[in-house]
Amino acid sequence: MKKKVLALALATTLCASAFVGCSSSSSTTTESSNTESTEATESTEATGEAGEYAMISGTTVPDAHPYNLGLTKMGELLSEKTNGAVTLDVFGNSQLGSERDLIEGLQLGSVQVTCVSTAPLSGFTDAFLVFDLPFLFETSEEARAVMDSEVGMEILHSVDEQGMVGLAWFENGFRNVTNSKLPIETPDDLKGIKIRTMENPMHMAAFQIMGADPTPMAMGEVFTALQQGTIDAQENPVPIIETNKFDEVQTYLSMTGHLFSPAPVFIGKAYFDALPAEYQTAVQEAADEAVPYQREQIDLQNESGLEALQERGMQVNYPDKAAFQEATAPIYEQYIKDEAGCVSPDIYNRVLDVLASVDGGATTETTETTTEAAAE
Ligand code: EAX
Repeated sequence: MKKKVLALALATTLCASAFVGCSSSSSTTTESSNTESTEATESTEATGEAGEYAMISGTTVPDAHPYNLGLTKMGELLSEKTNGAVTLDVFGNSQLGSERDLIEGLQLGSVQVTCVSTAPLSGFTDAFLVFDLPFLFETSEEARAVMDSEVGMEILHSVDEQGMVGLAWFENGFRNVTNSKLPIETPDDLKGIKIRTMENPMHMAAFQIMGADPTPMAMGEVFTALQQGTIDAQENPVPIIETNKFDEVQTYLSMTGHLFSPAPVFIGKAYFDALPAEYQTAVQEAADEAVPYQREQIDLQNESGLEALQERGMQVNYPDKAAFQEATAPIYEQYIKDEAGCVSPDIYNRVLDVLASVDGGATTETTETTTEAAAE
């Protein structure tokens, strides 16, 4: 059987810069892998042997989480479309590493597909940073409209130089704070709280502004760190909190909804480029067709997860978001700039245009007045 391990030809060392602060001069562009990927393209004919292209995908979330349900659905569709010639195995639970490892795995060819939050991409490219602005979205409908818009698709497809192809926008959802100390009702309640964040300078800055003590950490280490008390808190959408059973080590769930994490599905560029054209189409179609199902699973688990967490004893509170929005408003001033490590003002304005079209401008106004409100 001709099993093509084409992706391994892509052994380019990609130096992913670590945290790229807004004023940092470190380059956010990784070396392009395009040259190698062209060399790796040795065949474009589909022969249709079963399992000819056996792809693996990795995520950092438990098997029951919608990332894995969505990828599994994508795999089923892909097998159907290619009569089993292209398959996709799903490895959750950080089995193949952290989100940073997975992105690098795609670049190196050790993993073919992944679905990650956009936040850790900050170490590789600035294109996704707009999503790291706190309280950018009020509803899933708004977030989905932006992901599916022209600017959203441009962002998704902007990762050629990072050695990846953006296939589709799955989602992770609105993030909420859990902790073991007290219900978070106001930003002041976060003072001195040691909170795990994703590896993203804007997320860390937002929690710092509120007086918390943010620590970036890979997902696979969070449960143990909470259990051992190395950290007091973490923030994630309900489906992640529930499937990871964080209620076993956290008492309070405060529905802050401070950030929305979109979740791009990526495939390694060298691997994708080397697939026969008809299989490339099948991969793209399978990813697209899995999107509605994946987002529906997020909606379902947001509801069922919240119920389950409450039944298991977690104390849930709904703080007034306005105070958190005001407290984190300086992030907009600090990070929307034409500078490396910042949100491009052009991208930000295009996102605002989409939001205005979704809800007649309500959100745009809210977002734009955030800074004024904070100053009052
Ligand atoms: O992308 O690391 C995180 O908190 C993410 O929400 C999770 O791994 C899924």
